Amino acid sequence: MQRTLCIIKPDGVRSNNVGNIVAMIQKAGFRILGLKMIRLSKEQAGEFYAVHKERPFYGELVNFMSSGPIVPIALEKDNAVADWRTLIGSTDPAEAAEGTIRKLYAASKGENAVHGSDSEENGRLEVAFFFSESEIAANTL
Ligand code: 3AN
Repeated sequence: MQRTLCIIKPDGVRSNNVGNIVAMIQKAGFRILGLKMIRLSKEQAGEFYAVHKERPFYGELVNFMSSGPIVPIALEKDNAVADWRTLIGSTDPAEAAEGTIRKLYAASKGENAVHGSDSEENGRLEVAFFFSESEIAANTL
């Protein structure tokens, strides 16, 4: 079993698509290990996206990710990292495949509705950024 992190970004929350996105997650067979709604400070958003510090869009990304509530969701499934990235679609919604979350609900490369971890290691680290092991253990059926 692999873990990966979904974040419903501020645009996905603002457009009232939390329920639609959670429904797609569950229909695709992911198990939800943790789910919360929080608002990141600029410092916390900067820490989460530290790997992108040198990218030209870093400031914009940090501002956007701290602009409103987000919904981090810890997911588990066989092949969770790749399967979640397939379900969310390309970073640019204009290039995202039909039926993907970004095709359906994202507006642009920056405001693209959801986040997905890009490797198994980052999946574990990113889940741990938002959820303690005891929180996740308490959610185990
Ligand atoms: P993905 O989220 O598909 O893994 P990355 O890792 O290339 O994409 O980028 C991380 C995040 O940075 C994206 N989710 C997006 O919000 C933002 N981002 C990427 N490219 C751009 C861009 N050209 N302009 C603004 N924001 C961007």
